[in-house]
Amino acid sequence: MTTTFTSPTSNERLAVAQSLGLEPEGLIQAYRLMQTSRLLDDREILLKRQNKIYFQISGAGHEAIQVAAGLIAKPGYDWFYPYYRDRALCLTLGMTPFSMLLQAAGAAADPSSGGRQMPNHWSDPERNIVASSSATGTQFTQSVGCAEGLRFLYPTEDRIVIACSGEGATSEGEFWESINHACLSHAPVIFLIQDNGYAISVPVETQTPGGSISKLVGNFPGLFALEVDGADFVASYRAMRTAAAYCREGHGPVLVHAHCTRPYSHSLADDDRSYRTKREKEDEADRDPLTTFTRFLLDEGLIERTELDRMAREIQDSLYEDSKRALESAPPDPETALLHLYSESIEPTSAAFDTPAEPTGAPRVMLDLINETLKEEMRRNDRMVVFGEDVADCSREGNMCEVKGKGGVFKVTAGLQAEFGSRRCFNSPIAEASIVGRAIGMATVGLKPVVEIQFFDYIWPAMMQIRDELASLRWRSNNGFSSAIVIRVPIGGYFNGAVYHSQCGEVEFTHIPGLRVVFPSNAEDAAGLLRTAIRCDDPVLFLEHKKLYREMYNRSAHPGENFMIPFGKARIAKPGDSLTVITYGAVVQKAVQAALDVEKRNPDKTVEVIDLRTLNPYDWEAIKTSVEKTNRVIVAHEDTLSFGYGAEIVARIADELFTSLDAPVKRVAAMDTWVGYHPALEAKILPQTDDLIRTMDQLIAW
Ligand SMILES: Cc1ncc(C[n+]2csc(CCOP(=O)(O)OP(=O)(O)O)c2C)c(N)n1
Ligand SMILES: [Mg+2]
Repeated sequence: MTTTFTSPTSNERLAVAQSLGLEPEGLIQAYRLMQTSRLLDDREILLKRQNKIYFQISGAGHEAIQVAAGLIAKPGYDWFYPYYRDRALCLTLGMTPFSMLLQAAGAAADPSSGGRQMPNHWSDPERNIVASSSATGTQFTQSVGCAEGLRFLYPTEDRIVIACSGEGATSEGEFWESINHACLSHAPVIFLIQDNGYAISVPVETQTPGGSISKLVGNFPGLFALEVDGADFVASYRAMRTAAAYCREGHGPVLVHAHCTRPYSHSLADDDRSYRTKREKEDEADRDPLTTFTRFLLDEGLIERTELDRMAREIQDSLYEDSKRALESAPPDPETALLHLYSESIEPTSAAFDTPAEPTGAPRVMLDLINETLKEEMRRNDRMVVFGEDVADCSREGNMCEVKGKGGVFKVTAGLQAEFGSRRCFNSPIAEASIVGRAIGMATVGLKPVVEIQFFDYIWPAMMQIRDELASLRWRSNNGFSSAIVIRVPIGGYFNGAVYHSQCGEVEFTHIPGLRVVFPSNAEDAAGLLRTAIRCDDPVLFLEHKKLYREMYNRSAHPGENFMIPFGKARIAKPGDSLTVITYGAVVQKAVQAALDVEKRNPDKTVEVIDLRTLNPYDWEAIKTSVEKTNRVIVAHEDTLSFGYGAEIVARIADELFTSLDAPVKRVAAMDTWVGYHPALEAKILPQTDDLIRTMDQLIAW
């Protein structure tokens, strides 16, 4: 059930404040923060109208609940996932108006992003304010992971996480995934929903069934839901204090539904007169948190009007000086556009990741060596956790003594839970966005999550987290935050898995700046590249071809516990002089077979096959060296042909190696359709050895 915190009457308010430990100075300090936030919005609005800044969005109407939230929290101890309206929260946590004006100006010295993000995308590593993106609702899953990470790292401490959003963002699926998981894991998160009645122009009754998010979640097992007038500071403080105490005591998540107002339009790009009546705005103005708090302080004789006026003038003067300085501050250097896309301290392409194999034992299949590498890295790093759908041996631990254990639908994670316990290897609900989102949050506080998406075909719910959150985090926070997680994903066809168990699509990810993409073709490479992925400091998408898991031809002896292969270093799968095939994954072996066939029929010709191993970064030097030698080239992949990975490589060859070419550059890839179930269909759709032979013959004859 939802607990409604009724606001104190004007007669009771002072007594309630005192009972909460809010002395007059504390109340006046809260007022000052609220007023600073409002006046800062007003100053920015002026600057935007003067075209001195490029964007403005205000926190007006939300100040009371935000200051209350900031006052009950411990900056630098608790963690915060604010959203764009949280100006007053961030001021209360200690960010300065000057830093916010630097953001508005887009200055190089903007501590949140160095001029990379729009204003109000708060980020402050010192105060644990995690850089926010612009996507509504993506912070929820990360906040749950952050809370899980804090509990993992500091089990005896009472740290909490506060995640904020508007009421509109609660319609996002990720909100529900987050509530679901926070309840399952009893995560110490306060979901602070600031309900101003609108999501841009869409009113709450069009957004939320029944018009109240707290009513909707009231029966979630394990969730404490509170409803409060978020425009009333004293009521808000009482609600936030209760919420924080509940969370700190370890009872689990809380949702605070705070009713705010929105006196200004959504942003300066919006004009609310096109969808709100004058009357509605006038009625709402009576509840404005600054108006009502001013009245309270005056009525109770806690401050004189002249003193309030003096305070406002003082804040105005200081903001004027701050804005002048911010506008004079240097802009970002355009030459820094690529800085902080990846870690600058750990370079996975470097020689440090080039360690020799020390093979021991009998040859083992790729699946076994991936499993072994995961175990070795978990032994080495006690902050490494593995989770995903079905990855644990057995969620019901009591059954473990009687059953063999699942350990993944392909068994790649078999035995991890048995060896490292349920704290370090555990199942997740079927919720891909939250698998990646939670991993991002865990990594932000220092864990090393290596998660599994069960099939590549089902990675798409996580795409928002991967593209808009994970890959951009370091860049957009100007190196303030990063999340070096590994996402392992079984991928690919050639086993009658049809359209939903066969897809490739790696090119959708190689197109994402900030993300490393790896695609091994054999057991030894899989071990060496996975270790590099885990030990490097960038987010990595690690693609494991399902058909290659148990093949015999690509087996290898265990290459040693420190064996690593650097990213961006291709392998010559077969040397040759007459023609180059650039490929990766399951097509490597097909290309080698095709090459042998062609060579048998053309004794004076030899074909070189390059296995790229990593797709971003990729080994341009290896491609260049080979093409300059052979002057003929095919790019081959299992993913579909058009707009594909091959198109990029071919374009670069045409651009930079044009004078080395003696024949057109060719591509061999899947047809531009879905993978069919029947073997005849699948064989036609996916690239086969015969397709490669045919194209090689063409090029050799050119
Ligand atoms: C995923 C996503 N969809 C759409 C948008 C565009 N957008 C930005 S703010 C907003 C409304 C959010 O409303 P609400 O959650 O109620 O917060 P409020 O702005 O009212 O505080 C929308 C639709 C976005 N930023 N992200
Ligand atoms: Mg709203």
